[in-house]
Amino acid sequence: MGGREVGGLANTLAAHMEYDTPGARERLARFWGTDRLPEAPGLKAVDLFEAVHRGDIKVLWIMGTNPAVSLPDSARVCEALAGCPTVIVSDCMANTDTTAFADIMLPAAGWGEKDGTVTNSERCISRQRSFLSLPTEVWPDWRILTSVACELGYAKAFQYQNPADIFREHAALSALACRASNGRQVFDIEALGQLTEARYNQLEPIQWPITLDEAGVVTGTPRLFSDGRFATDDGRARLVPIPAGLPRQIVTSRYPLVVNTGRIRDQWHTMTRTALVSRLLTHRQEPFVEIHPDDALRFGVCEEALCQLTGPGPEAFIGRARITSDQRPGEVFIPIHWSGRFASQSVATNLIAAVTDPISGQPESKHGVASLRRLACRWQARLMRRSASDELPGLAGLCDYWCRQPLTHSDSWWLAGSQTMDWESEASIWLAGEPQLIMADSAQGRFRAARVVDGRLEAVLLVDSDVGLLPDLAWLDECFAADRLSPDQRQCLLAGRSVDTEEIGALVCSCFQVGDRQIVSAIREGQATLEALGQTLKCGTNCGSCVPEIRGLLLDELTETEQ
Ligand SMILES: Nc1nc2c(c(=O)[nH]1)N[C@H]1C(S)=C(S)[C@@H](COP(=O)(O)OP(=O)(O)OC[C@H]3O[C@@H](n4cnc5c(=O)[nH]c(N)nc54)[C@H](O)[C@@H]3O)O[C@H]1N2
Ligand SMILES: Nc1nc2c(c(=O)[nH]1)N[C@H]1C(S)=C(S)[C@@H](COP(=O)(O)OP(=O)(O)OC[C@H]3O[C@@H](n4cnc5c(=O)[nH]c(N)nc54)[C@H](O)[C@@H]3O)O[C@H]1N2
Ligand SMILES: [Mo]
Repeated sequence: MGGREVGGLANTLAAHMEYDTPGARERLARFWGTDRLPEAPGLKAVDLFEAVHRGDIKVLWIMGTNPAVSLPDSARVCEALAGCPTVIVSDCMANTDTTAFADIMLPAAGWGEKDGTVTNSERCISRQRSFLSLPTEVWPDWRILTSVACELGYAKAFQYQNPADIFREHAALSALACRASNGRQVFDIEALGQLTEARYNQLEPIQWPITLDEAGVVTGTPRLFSDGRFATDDGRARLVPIPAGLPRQIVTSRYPLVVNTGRIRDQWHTMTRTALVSRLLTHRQEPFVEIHPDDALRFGVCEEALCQLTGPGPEAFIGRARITSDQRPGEVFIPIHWSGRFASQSVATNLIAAVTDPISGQPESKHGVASLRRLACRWQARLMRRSASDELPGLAGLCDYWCRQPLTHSDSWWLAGSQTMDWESEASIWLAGEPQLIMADSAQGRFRAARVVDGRLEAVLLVDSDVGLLPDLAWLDECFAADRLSPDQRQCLLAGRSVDTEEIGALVCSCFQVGDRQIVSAIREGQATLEALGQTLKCGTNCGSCVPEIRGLLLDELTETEQ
């Protein structure tokens, strides 16, 4: 929405005007008083990175996106970034897969630190007010852009002092576009073009198009086309017939599975911000592969096993198997969220080819092909350290798989490997110091070591052939909170089981931290409706995004009882 309205896409002009709208370019050039407006559309995202790869683009400024993870054929995007002479990245996070390629970093303000408006897809413009002060050296994006423009000699065109100045220009541009469109353009916020700073600050959410009456009252439009007229010359809708094309990549005996990609409830895109909220990583702790039971059987993969998807591209995807008949046979589903910051090899776009729609430029992001195999590992482990560093220095090479999970009191890694390890002699490397507590049971493939300094837990390593047997993660993290480990805690760390924690099971309700085991036992005790569960456990009563999962548990339990 924002991209189209402000002209933030290289292939459109501002305010919904297109390069092929007659007279639009000239009108815009006059409005801005420039003779340097590009003559033709610029490159769309996938083509842009191809041009960078070819060396046609020498300076690239990336703002508010993480293309190393989100664009198809991630390995090629990374190659392009590595080869580009000057990469500038403005982001609100210091360490992302894309900032890793930056020659110049411009620290940007994040959502709660800045001030402006946002527009939702139902055309609703809302004021967004900052509730955190700006950290030192951090600027909002508009100020970064403005000051770079001024340094480049365009100070006259970039005189904005605050977001309200920019908003008024944005409104004036919508008027320009409307007048040129003979009533076809619906995006019209001219009525907001004269807002004073004070009225801008008090702006209530409002949906465009917006009208202004004689008394100065502005009115939005909750519903479009209610007069039966569409935004075309004759008011009639245009249905555009399109020939549907098959996906470019098709399954073969070598790559027999279709790969579908998408989102999960508790993460946002490339996780740069949501992964830092430890509670949000309790719902799905690791990258995963959803597989139909028939396919699991066919490819020899069991529940919770680590498995690897390999496509025609150079990089694979590793995730933990989730076997479910919700998944269509012949197809697997993987999440788009994990990046190189959080897992060794779990970037979904590595399985996606850079094939795009000729008109929109939209890549075939929901369709890849791959083969599936169980990852052969000799050991699996969980490593937890108090340190705030997000690196696994020198150790990543010993693992076939790692996945990081920042927690409240520690950083936790899931690890797996196929090399034979001498845990007793190597524990100190993993723990970054000599362990004080050790338990080894090589017959069971089990090893435990903990480093304790002045009674306080600094690091713990738990190796097992079955990670399902490891103690509850929340319990382990709590051990790092204690100033002094209790005798019980010491004992249980070595035994590898938690004490006195109610096993809540897999987290269902993030708002109130309610797990599936708790919900199932409440159902069995007779709380057999969503409302009853909400009253006893509070689950599903805040944001509501776990309601479908609660319904699923109710359905499973109640149908089982009937049988
Ligand atoms: N295979 C596959 N690929 C997909 C998709 C899919 O379904 N499957 N979905 C596609 C879709 S729909 C989308 S929208 C994209 C999302 O892909 P991206 O937009 O690349 O993903 P984000 O993680 O949202 O990246 C936003 C970046 O901006 C930073 N950031 C956040 N706020 C600010 C700010 O105010 N200023 C600045 N300068 N930086 C900020 C964040 O830290 C982060 O690094 O992924 C696309 N890719
Ligand atoms: N929690 C969370 N919410 C988000 C986001 C997030 O990252 N996290 N991102 C936001 C953004 S930018 C976007 S664009 C939206 C995306 O929102 P959605 O598009 O709703 O989300 P996805 O999970 O990417 O994909 C939805 C479903 O499309 C199905 N699908 C894939 N291919 C096909 C097909 O060919 N036909 C049909 N019929 N279905 C298919 C997949 O199985 C998947 O279940 O979500 C927004 N909301
Ligand atoms: Mo999106």
